[in-house]
Amino acid sequence: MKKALFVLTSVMALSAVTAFAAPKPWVVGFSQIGSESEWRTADTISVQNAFNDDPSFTLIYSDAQQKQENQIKALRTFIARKVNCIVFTALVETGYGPVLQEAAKAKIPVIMIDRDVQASDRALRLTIMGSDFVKEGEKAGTWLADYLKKQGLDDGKKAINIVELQGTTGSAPAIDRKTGFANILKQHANWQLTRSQTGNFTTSEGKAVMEAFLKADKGIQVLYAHNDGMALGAIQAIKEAGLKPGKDIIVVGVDAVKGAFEAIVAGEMNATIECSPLLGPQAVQAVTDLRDGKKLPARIWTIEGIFDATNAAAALPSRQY
Ligand code: GYE
Repeated sequence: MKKALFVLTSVMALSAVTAFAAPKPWVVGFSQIGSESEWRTADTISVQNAFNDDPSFTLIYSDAQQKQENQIKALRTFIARKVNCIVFTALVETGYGPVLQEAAKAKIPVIMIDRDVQASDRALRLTIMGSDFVKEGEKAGTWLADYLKKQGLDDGKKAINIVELQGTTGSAPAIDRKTGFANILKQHANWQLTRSQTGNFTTSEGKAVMEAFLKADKGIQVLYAHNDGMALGAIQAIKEAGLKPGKDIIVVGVDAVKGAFEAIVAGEMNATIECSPLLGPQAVQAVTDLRDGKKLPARIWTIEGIFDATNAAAALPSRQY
Protein backbone atom coordinates (compact mmCIF):
# COMPACT_ATOMS: atom_id res chain seq x y z
CA MET A 1 0.00 0.00 0.00
CA LYS A 2 2.75 2.37 1.04
CA LYS A 3 4.61 1.55 -2.16
CA ALA A 4 1.54 2.07 -4.31
CA LEU A 5 0.96 5.47 -2.72
CA PHE A 6 4.58 6.43 -3.41
CA VAL A 7 4.22 5.44 -7.06
CA LEU A 8 0.98 7.41 -7.33
CA THR A 9 2.42 10.59 -5.83
CA SER A 10 5.49 10.28 -8.04
CA VAL A 11 3.31 9.98 -11.13
CA MET A 12 1.27 12.99 -9.98
CA ALA A 13 4.42 15.00 -9.36
CA LEU A 14 5.75 14.03 -12.76
CA SER A 15 2.58 15.00 -14.59
CA ALA A 16 2.51 18.28 -12.64
CA VAL A 17 6.02 18.98 -13.90
CA THR A 18 5.02 18.17 -17.48
CA ALA A 19 1.88 20.25 -17.20
CA PHE A 20 3.54 23.35 -15.82
CA ALA A 21 7.03 23.28 -17.33
CA ALA A 22 7.47 26.02 -19.90
CA PRO A 23 8.08 24.69 -23.40
CA LYS A 24 11.72 24.70 -24.49
CA PRO A 25 12.63 28.09 -25.95
CA TRP A 26 12.99 28.29 -29.69
CA VAL A 27 16.60 28.86 -30.66
CA VAL A 28 17.14 31.63 -33.22
CA GLY A 29 20.53 32.32 -34.81
CA PHE A 30 21.01 35.93 -35.93
CA SER A 31 23.84 36.61 -38.36
CA GLN A 32 24.55 40.36 -38.43
CA ILE A 33 27.03 41.95 -40.85
CA GLY A 34 28.96 44.25 -38.50
CA SER A 35 28.73 47.70 -36.94
CA GLU A 36 29.61 50.05 -39.77
CA SER A 37 27.07 52.76 -38.99
CA GLU A 38 24.75 54.36 -36.44
CA TRP A 39 21.93 52.65 -38.37
CA ARG A 40 23.49 49.22 -37.92
CA THR A 41 23.95 49.70 -34.17
CA ALA A 42 20.27 50.65 -33.81
CA ASP A 43 19.29 47.61 -35.88
CA THR A 44 21.40 45.18 -33.81
CA ILE A 45 20.03 46.54 -30.52
CA SER A 46 16.45 46.39 -31.82
CA VAL A 47 16.73 42.73 -32.84
CA GLN A 48 18.63 41.65 -29.70
CA ASN A 49 16.21 43.43 -27.35
CA ALA A 50 13.11 42.11 -29.09
CA PHE A 51 14.24 38.46 -28.87
CA ASN A 52 15.85 38.72 -25.43
CA ASP A 53 12.67 40.27 -24.00
CA ASP A 54 10.69 37.20 -25.05
CA PRO A 55 11.48 34.19 -22.81
CA SER A 56 10.14 31.80 -25.42
CA PHE A 57 13.22 32.52 -27.56
CA THR A 58 16.95 32.02 -27.13
CA LEU A 59 18.95 34.25 -29.46
CA ILE A 60 22.44 33.35 -30.64
CA TYR A 61 24.03 36.50 -32.01
CA SER A 62 26.95 36.53 -34.42
CA ASP A 63 28.73 39.63 -35.74
CA ALA A 64 30.56 39.04 -39.07
CA GLN A 65 32.61 42.25 -38.79
CA GLN A 66 32.02 43.06 -42.47
CA LYS A 67 33.53 39.78 -43.67
CA GLN A 68 31.43 37.45 -45.80
CA GLU A 69 33.51 34.41 -44.85
CA ASN A 70 32.76 35.05 -41.15
CA GLN A 71 29.09 35.21 -41.98
CA ILE A 72 29.10 31.93 -43.91
CA LYS A 73 30.96 30.31 -41.00
CA ALA A 74 28.35 31.62 -38.55
CA LEU A 75 25.51 30.28 -40.69
CA ARG A 76 27.20 26.85 -40.82
CA THR A 77 27.56 26.90 -37.02
CA PHE A 78 23.84 27.66 -36.68
CA ILE A 79 23.05 24.74 -38.99
CA ALA A 80 25.36 22.40 -37.03
CA ARG A 81 23.69 23.48 -33.77
CA LYS A 82 20.29 22.72 -35.33
CA VAL A 83 18.77 26.09 -34.44
CA ASN A 84 15.03 26.37 -35.03
CA CYS A 85 15.31 29.39 -37.28
CA ILE A 86 17.95 31.66 -38.82
CA VAL A 87 17.59 35.44 -39.03
CA PHE A 88 20.05 36.77 -41.56
CA THR A 89 21.23 40.07 -43.08
CA ALA A 90 23.38 39.53 -46.18
CA LEU A 91 26.50 41.70 -46.33
CA VAL A 92 26.44 41.54 -50.15
CA GLU A 93 23.89 39.93 -52.46
CA THR A 94 26.00 37.16 -53.98
CA GLY A 95 27.86 34.14 -52.60
CA TYR A 96 25.35 32.67 -50.15
CA GLY A 97 23.73 30.07 -52.43
CA PRO A 98 25.59 26.99 -51.10
CA VAL A 99 25.11 27.80 -47.41
CA LEU A 100 21.43 28.60 -47.95
CA GLN A 101 21.08 25.24 -49.66
CA GLU A 102 22.66 23.59 -46.60
CA ALA A 103 20.10 25.33 -44.37
CA ALA A 104 17.27 24.19 -46.65
CA LYS A 105 18.58 20.62 -46.57
CA ALA A 106 18.66 20.76 -42.76
CA LYS A 107 15.06 22.12 -42.89
CA ILE A 108 16.03 25.30 -41.03
CA PRO A 109 13.92 28.25 -42.19
CA VAL A 110 15.81 31.46 -43.03
CA ILE A 111 14.23 34.87 -42.54
CA MET A 112 16.13 37.77 -44.11
CA ILE A 113 16.03 41.14 -42.48
CA ASP A 114 17.29 44.39 -44.06
CA ARG A 115 19.64 43.23 -46.90
CA ASP A 116 18.51 40.52 -49.26
CA VAL A 117 20.48 37.96 -51.31
CA GLN A 118 20.54 37.93 -55.13
CA ALA A 119 17.31 37.11 -56.97
CA SER A 120 18.40 33.59 -57.98
CA ASP A 121 18.91 32.58 -54.31
CA ARG A 122 15.66 34.05 -53.01
CA ALA A 123 13.73 30.78 -53.28
CA LEU A 124 16.06 29.45 -50.56
CA ARG A 125 14.86 31.89 -47.92
CA LEU A 126 11.38 32.18 -46.48
CA THR A 127 10.82 35.93 -46.51
CA ILE A 128 12.55 39.30 -46.35
CA MET A 129 11.56 42.21 -44.14
CA GLY A 130 12.90 45.70 -44.44
CA SER A 131 12.97 48.73 -46.67
CA ASP A 132 12.45 49.26 -50.37
CA PHE A 133 15.92 50.58 -51.26
CA VAL A 134 15.04 51.36 -54.89
CA LYS A 135 12.19 53.52 -53.65
CA GLU A 136 14.56 55.29 -51.24
CA GLY A 137 16.85 56.22 -54.16
CA GLU A 138 13.86 57.45 -56.12
CA LYS A 139 12.67 59.50 -53.14
CA ALA A 140 16.12 61.12 -52.91
CA GLY A 141 15.98 62.04 -56.62
CA THR A 142 12.41 63.32 -56.46
CA TRP A 143 13.18 65.36 -53.36
CA LEU A 144 16.18 66.89 -55.16
CA ALA A 145 14.15 67.77 -58.29
CA ASP A 146 11.56 69.46 -56.14
CA TYR A 147 14.13 71.37 -54.07
CA LEU A 148 16.13 72.58 -57.08
CA LYS A 149 12.90 73.81 -58.67
CA LYS A 150 11.72 75.60 -55.53
CA GLN A 151 15.13 77.28 -55.12
CA GLY A 152 15.15 78.34 -58.80
CA LEU A 153 18.41 76.42 -59.28
CA ASP A 154 17.37 74.21 -62.17
CA ASP A 155 16.20 75.70 -65.48
CA GLY A 156 16.21 72.28 -67.11
CA LYS A 157 19.09 73.31 -69.37
CA LYS A 158 22.16 74.31 -67.37
CA ALA A 159 24.05 71.25 -66.12
CA ILE A 160 23.57 70.18 -62.50
CA ASN A 161 26.77 68.57 -61.23
CA ILE A 162 25.96 65.68 -58.88
CA VAL A 163 28.36 63.35 -57.06
CA GLU A 164 27.41 60.09 -55.36
CA LEU A 165 28.83 58.20 -52.39
CA GLN A 166 27.85 54.57 -52.76
CA GLY A 167 27.39 52.08 -49.95
CA THR A 168 29.27 48.79 -49.64
CA THR A 169 29.94 47.43 -53.13
CA GLY A 170 27.63 44.56 -54.02
CA SER A 171 25.24 45.15 -51.10
CA ALA A 172 21.51 45.37 -51.76
CA PRO A 173 21.11 48.95 -50.47
CA ALA A 174 24.07 50.21 -52.54
CA ILE A 175 22.82 48.53 -55.73
CA ASP A 176 19.20 49.58 -55.24
CA ARG A 177 19.76 53.12 -53.97
CA LYS A 178 21.93 53.75 -57.02
CA THR A 179 19.27 52.30 -59.33
CA GLY A 180 16.47 54.29 -57.71
CA PHE A 181 18.33 57.59 -57.96
CA ALA A 182 19.34 56.81 -61.57
CA ASN A 183 15.65 56.29 -62.41
CA ILE A 184 15.00 59.95 -61.55
CA LEU A 185 18.29 61.19 -63.00
CA LYS A 186 17.20 59.77 -66.38
CA GLN A 187 14.21 62.10 -66.36
CA HIS A 188 16.47 65.19 -66.16
CA ALA A 189 18.63 65.54 -69.24
CA ASN A 190 20.77 68.28 -67.65
CA TRP A 191 21.59 66.34 -64.44
CA GLN A 192 25.07 64.89 -64.63
CA LEU A 193 26.40 62.27 -62.28
CA THR A 194 30.04 63.32 -62.53
CA ARG A 195 31.52 61.08 -59.84
CA SER A 196 30.32 57.96 -58.04
CA GLN A 197 32.43 55.90 -55.66
CA THR A 198 31.98 53.68 -52.65
CA GLY A 199 32.44 55.08 -49.17
CA ASN A 200 31.54 51.66 -47.72
CA PHE A 201 28.70 53.12 -45.59
CA THR A 202 31.21 54.55 -43.08
CA THR A 203 31.73 58.16 -42.01
CA SER A 204 35.51 57.99 -42.32
CA GLU A 205 35.48 56.59 -45.87
CA GLY A 206 32.70 59.01 -46.86
CA LYS A 207 34.92 61.86 -45.73
CA ALA A 208 38.02 60.56 -47.51
CA VAL A 209 36.22 59.99 -50.83
CA MET A 210 34.54 63.41 -50.66
CA GLU A 211 37.94 65.02 -50.03
CA ALA A 212 39.20 63.42 -53.25
CA PHE A 213 36.06 64.52 -55.14
CA LEU A 214 36.50 68.12 -53.93
CA LYS A 215 40.16 68.20 -54.91
CA ALA A 216 39.38 66.99 -58.43
CA ASP A 217 36.25 69.06 -59.02
CA LYS A 218 35.50 72.64 -57.97
CA GLY A 219 32.00 72.67 -59.42
CA ILE A 220 30.14 70.07 -57.33
CA GLN A 221 26.58 71.23 -56.64
CA VAL A 222 24.94 68.17 -55.12
CA LEU A 223 26.06 65.21 -53.03
CA TYR A 224 23.82 62.15 -52.88
CA ALA A 225 25.10 59.71 -50.22
CA HIS A 226 23.68 56.20 -49.82
CA ASN A 227 23.64 56.70 -46.06
CA ASP A 228 23.78 59.54 -43.55
CA GLY A 229 27.03 58.34 -42.03
CA MET A 230 28.90 58.98 -45.27
CA ALA A 231 27.00 62.26 -45.77
CA LEU A 232 28.16 63.41 -42.32
CA GLY A 233 31.76 62.53 -43.16
CA ALA A 234 31.44 64.39 -46.46
CA ILE A 235 30.04 67.42 -44.64
CA GLN A 236 33.29 67.56 -42.67
CA ALA A 237 35.29 67.37 -45.90
CA ILE A 238 33.19 70.15 -47.48
CA LYS A 239 33.79 72.40 -44.45
CA GLU A 240 37.51 71.67 -44.45
CA ALA A 241 37.60 72.65 -48.13
CA GLY A 242 36.25 76.08 -47.09
CA LEU A 243 32.75 75.51 -48.48
CA LYS A 244 29.34 75.58 -46.79
CA PRO A 245 27.59 72.19 -46.78
CA GLY A 246 23.84 72.58 -47.27
CA LYS A 247 24.37 75.83 -49.17
CA ASP A 248 27.33 75.63 -51.58
CA ILE A 249 26.73 71.92 -51.95
CA ILE A 250 23.30 70.37 -51.44
CA VAL A 251 23.60 67.22 -49.30
CA VAL A 252 21.05 64.40 -49.41
CA GLY A 253 21.45 61.21 -47.36
CA VAL A 254 19.50 58.08 -46.47
CA ASP A 255 18.63 56.53 -43.05
CA ALA A 256 17.34 59.48 -40.98
CA VAL A 257 19.72 58.89 -38.07
CA LYS A 258 19.94 61.52 -35.32
CA GLY A 259 23.18 62.97 -36.68
CA ALA A 260 21.42 63.80 -39.96
CA PHE A 261 18.57 65.53 -38.14
CA GLU A 262 21.07 67.63 -36.23
CA ALA A 263 22.90 68.54 -39.45
CA ILE A 264 19.61 69.50 -41.14
CA VAL A 265 18.59 71.65 -38.17
CA ALA A 266 22.07 73.30 -38.30
CA GLY A 267 21.53 74.02 -42.02
CA GLU A 268 24.48 71.81 -43.07
CA MET A 269 22.47 69.02 -44.67
CA ASN A 270 19.37 69.32 -46.79
CA ALA A 271 17.42 66.07 -46.60
CA THR A 272 17.46 62.49 -45.40
CA ILE A 273 15.31 59.65 -46.65
CA GLU A 274 14.13 57.50 -43.78
CA CYS A 275 15.14 53.84 -43.58
CA SER A 276 14.08 52.30 -40.30
CA PRO A 277 16.53 50.00 -38.49
CA LEU A 278 13.97 49.11 -35.83
CA LEU A 279 13.31 45.66 -37.24
CA GLY A 280 13.39 43.68 -33.97
CA PRO A 281 9.67 43.61 -33.11
CA GLN A 282 8.77 42.74 -36.70
CA ALA A 283 11.37 39.95 -36.73
CA VAL A 284 10.03 38.47 -33.49
CA GLN A 285 6.50 38.61 -34.89
CA ALA A 286 7.56 36.77 -38.04
CA VAL A 287 9.44 34.06 -36.12
CA THR A 288 6.48 33.67 -33.73
CA ASP A 289 4.09 33.27 -36.67
CA LEU A 290 6.44 30.72 -38.18
CA ARG A 291 6.54 28.75 -34.93
CA ASP A 292 2.75 28.87 -34.77
CA GLY A 293 2.57 27.33 -38.23
CA LYS A 294 1.28 30.48 -39.95
CA LYS A 295 2.29 31.26 -43.52
CA LEU A 296 4.56 34.31 -43.81
CA PRO A 297 4.12 36.84 -46.61
CA ALA A 298 6.93 36.78 -49.18
CA ARG A 299 7.80 40.43 -48.46
CA ILE A 300 7.33 42.47 -45.28
CA TRP A 301 7.90 46.19 -45.92
CA THR A 302 8.72 48.90 -43.42
CA ILE A 303 6.99 52.26 -43.78
CA GLU A 304 9.20 55.35 -44.00
CA GLY A 305 9.21 59.12 -44.61
CA ILE A 306 11.42 61.99 -45.76
CA PHE A 307 12.89 64.70 -43.51
CA ASP A 308 14.24 68.13 -44.49
CA ALA A 309 14.27 71.69 -43.10
CA THR A 310 10.45 71.75 -43.11
CA ASN A 311 9.97 68.93 -40.57
CA ALA A 312 13.30 67.76 -39.09
CA ALA A 313 13.31 70.02 -36.00
CA ALA A 314 9.78 68.97 -35.00
CA ALA A 315 10.55 65.27 -35.41
CA LEU A 316 14.00 65.24 -33.76
CA PRO A 317 12.91 64.92 -30.09
CA SER A 318 10.91 61.77 -30.76
CA ARG A 319 13.50 59.98 -32.88
CA GLN A 320 14.61 56.62 -31.48
CA TYR A 321 17.84 56.28 -33.47
O1 GYE B 1 21.43 52.40 -44.79
C1 GYE B 1 23.48 51.89 -43.73
C2 GYE B 1 23.97 50.63 -43.18
O2 GYE B 1 21.53 47.93 -44.93
C3 GYE B 1 19.86 49.59 -44.94
O3 GYE B 1 23.44 49.64 -44.02
C4 GYE B 1 21.16 49.15 -44.39
C5 GYE B 1 22.26 50.13 -44.61
C6 GYE B 1 22.06 51.49 -43.98
O4 GYE B 1 25.26 50.57 -42.88
O5 GYE B 1 23.62 52.98 -42.89
